[in-house]
Amino acid sequence: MVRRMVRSLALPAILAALGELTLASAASAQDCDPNYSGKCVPIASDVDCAGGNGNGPAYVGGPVYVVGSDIYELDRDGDGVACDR
Ligand SMILES: [Ca+2]
Ligand SMILES: [Ca+2]
Repeated sequence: MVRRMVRSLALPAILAALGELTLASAASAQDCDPNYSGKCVPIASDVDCAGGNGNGPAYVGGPVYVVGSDIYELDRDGDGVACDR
């Protein structure tokens, strides 16, 4: 009985913690460029693909999907998938 009560108290606490994590990531998602999906492409003066020859100042690891305008020219071959090579 006691053990069941502890479990029933702990689960909402865990769910609440998860909810806060989800809210936190949703809030930081506002800092992601809406032209891309799949990964959070930061909003910066320029973004380059991680591991590439780009000079930054921001980087993102692919693959990233272009859903708007490829403003950072991450999808050089224009197939809609950025940082795919
Ligand atoms: Ca650059
Ligand atoms: Ca591509």
